[in-house]
Amino acid sequence: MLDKVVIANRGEIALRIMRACKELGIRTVAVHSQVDADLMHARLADETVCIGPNASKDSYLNIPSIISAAEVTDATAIHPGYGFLAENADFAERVEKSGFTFVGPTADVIRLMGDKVSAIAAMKKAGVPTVPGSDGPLDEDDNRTLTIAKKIGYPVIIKAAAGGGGRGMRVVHTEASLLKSKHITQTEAKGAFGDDTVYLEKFLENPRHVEVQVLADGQGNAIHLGDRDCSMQRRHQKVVEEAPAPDIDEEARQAVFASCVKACIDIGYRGAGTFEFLYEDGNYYFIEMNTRLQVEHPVSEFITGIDLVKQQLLIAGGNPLRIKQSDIQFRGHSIECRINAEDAKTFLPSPGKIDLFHAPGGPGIRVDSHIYSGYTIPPYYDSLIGKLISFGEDRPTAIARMRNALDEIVIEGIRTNINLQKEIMADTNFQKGGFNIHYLEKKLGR
Ligand code: MV4
Repeated sequence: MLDKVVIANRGEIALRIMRACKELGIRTVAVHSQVDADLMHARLADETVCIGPNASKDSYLNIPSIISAAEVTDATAIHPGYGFLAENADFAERVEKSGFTFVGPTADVIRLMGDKVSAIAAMKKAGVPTVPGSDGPLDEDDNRTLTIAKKIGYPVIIKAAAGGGGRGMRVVHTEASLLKSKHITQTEAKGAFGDDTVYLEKFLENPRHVEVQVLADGQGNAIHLGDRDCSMQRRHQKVVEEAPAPDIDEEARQAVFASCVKACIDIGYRGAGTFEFLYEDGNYYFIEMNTRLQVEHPVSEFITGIDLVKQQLLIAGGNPLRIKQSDIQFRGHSIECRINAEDAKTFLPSPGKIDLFHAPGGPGIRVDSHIYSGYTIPPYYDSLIGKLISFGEDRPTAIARMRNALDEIVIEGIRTNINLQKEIMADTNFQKGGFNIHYLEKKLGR
């Protein structure tokens, strides 16, 4: 088993990882920027190391500093959490080359999935359903590009191979604007990612975002932990997630689950991972794979009873996956509301001192947050300050419990999106379920 883990992250996820380590008897090292010395998990860690100034690039993105922290504390492993360096293949490689265990997949697999063109090719080969598209990068031959788009039919979308998560993409509605869009996307991709490779897909107009959680040990064993619906989003920031995804064609769902598990085996996947799909008219279309633990992992934990972070640590320790697919029983429904420190109108971050925090509770309520009364949210990082997760035997119960929790929670001193979450939980279309990725932006009037 892993002996001592450096938690290369901050905030609620650092605390979540710390709790799992402590449960497993693993010693912990909290690394933090100067301003983050008073983070909740740093108080609970066996050791703390300040890794640099407040700007992320000088601390949580500073690879030599994090590896040095592992060296000086005699740690054996590094957990990257989400964001920051979690999907940085060079980081994973340098962690392993320095003699530490990276809690995640191999650098090669992170690289394969980081390039969306190679990710899609690998998935297609494994039998995962993909979006009709260019099946590879667009080359300099503009006539070929025009032919591909004509065959697929407009609208199409041009995406940067090095993009993902909504970065570096452009929708094209007519043949007249295709080549201009291709060249602009190439130029932007070169500037943003240093790689001008782009590819083309059929643009799906009103899809849902449905993703599949997997666990694999890199030793030939893989399972899925069902799906999540993350369609309630604004500007590519998820606001509410739930598991299972409501109103999915059960035959298509089981087929896609099986294809994800097969893909994990085929690519030698290790650790926790997520297959992202667009779901429209009963069909799944793979778009990206996330090679990390995700913010919304708790909803999958609630409906399966599996602790995903403990499984990540066990797998990283070299243990074969003990859970078989037949051991997983899906039960009930779970919803997560992200709590952000932000202005209700502008959505701009609202850092500052939390004068009072009171956590909600009761049956089927989980609070993943590092905040406490008197804590000051620094302005340097993202505005997620916690997550409220509810569980119930059915979706209406999960919603009712979430509404109670949103009524109970008290956060004074800063602005938050709690009122927005109350409105979403009270929304009749949310209550029906099955809304698409455009729903929230339309509701907010964009
Ligand atoms: C798409 C799409 C429609 N058709 N691809 C945005 C984020 C990135 N992960 C992929 N994205 C999309 N890809 C095709 N072929 C629409 C989106 C998209 C989206 C996807 C998931 C969640 C929210 C979204 C918001 C806008 C666009």
